[in-house]
Amino acid sequence: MTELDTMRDHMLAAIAASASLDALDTVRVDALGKQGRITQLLKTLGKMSPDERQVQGPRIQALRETVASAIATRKAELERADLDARLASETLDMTLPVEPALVGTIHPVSQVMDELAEIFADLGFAVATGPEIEDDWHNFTALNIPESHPARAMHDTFYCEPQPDGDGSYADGVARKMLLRTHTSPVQIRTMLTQKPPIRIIAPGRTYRSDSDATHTPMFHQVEGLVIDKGITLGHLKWTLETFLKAFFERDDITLRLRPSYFPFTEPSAEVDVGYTMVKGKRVIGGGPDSDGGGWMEVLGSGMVHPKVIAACGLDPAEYQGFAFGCGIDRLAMLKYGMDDLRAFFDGDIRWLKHYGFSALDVPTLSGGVGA
Ligand code: 2U9
Repeated sequence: MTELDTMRDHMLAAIAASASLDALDTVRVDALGKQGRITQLLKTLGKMSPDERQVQGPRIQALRETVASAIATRKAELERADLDARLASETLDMTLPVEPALVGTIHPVSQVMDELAEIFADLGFAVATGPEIEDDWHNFTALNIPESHPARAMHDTFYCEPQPDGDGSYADGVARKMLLRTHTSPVQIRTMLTQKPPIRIIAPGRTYRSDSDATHTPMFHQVEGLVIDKGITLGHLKWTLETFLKAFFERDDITLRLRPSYFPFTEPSAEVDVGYTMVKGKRVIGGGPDSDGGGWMEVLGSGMVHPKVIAACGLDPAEYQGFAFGCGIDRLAMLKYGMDDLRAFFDGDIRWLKHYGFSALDVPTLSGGVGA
């Protein structure tokens, strides 16, 4: 084997072993570049005798051609491999739908909360929120439910573990037993304590009572509304509820019946019944309550805010009056969308959520109808 054969074999091995275009270029420069070994060999031809040149010339040229052709072949291979890798990592599935696939749905409770916010925003109400872990002053005392009041027992309250000092009293000596709020009313108390009238708010959110059957869950959702201003009457209350119920159930033939009732925080108090009709064996809100199979259904509680509650929040009841109302959001959802078991709301069953859930893109608006 001649020196040229050995050089060729080394170079061909180096070309084959080049794993990248950069590595291959290093081999090319080393062989065929300006200072490359084959280029240097070609330069020696000029110093040779004509006889020697005739023998060595074709051999060096053949070496140059073999190496140049091997480099071109390897370069094409590496370029194709590069392109294949890019095509594999940068694929674009042109058959995908134009919008992302629908995997999740909006829970009916969230949907109804959005609808409530939308309807009441149109009537000038803001949405207020507050803590779910409350103290007994905001949840009971300020609402005219003192320590001994039977309503405290009726609320089936979840109490938190007593505070480190044992009796729930803090450094300021005020007893603050902590509990899970039994209604969203403490949110309205906090609003009255921090904002000046006129106040127009709804307070939707989670509430807790130690109660569990087909129509009660330990956690449920409530919405309450509060208006505080000068000269507020029962007439304002009735109009507001009628307007709300017509918008929510999306029909004009809603009839209301206010029945005298009792709540510690309102005086007078009224339970609000709504007329229903029977459609395919199901009670549907709206239509004449005296129609065949029709009747009245209790939907809301309401009343004029008790003067003691207004005074507890630092306002003068002679100057300011107000109305308030409350109802269960889960129950509103059941009535509007036809579910019959409250417990299914909190089971997290994907089939139930697919059936009753709403598209995230269907945001309720009054112009498009709230129940999109
Ligand atoms: C303040 C003053 C008054 C809120 C009211 C009701 C009547 C009521 C229940 C209905 C069914 C709740 O989900 S339910 O159990 N609520 O009937 N709630 S008036 O009255 C207030 C609240 C806050 C400061």
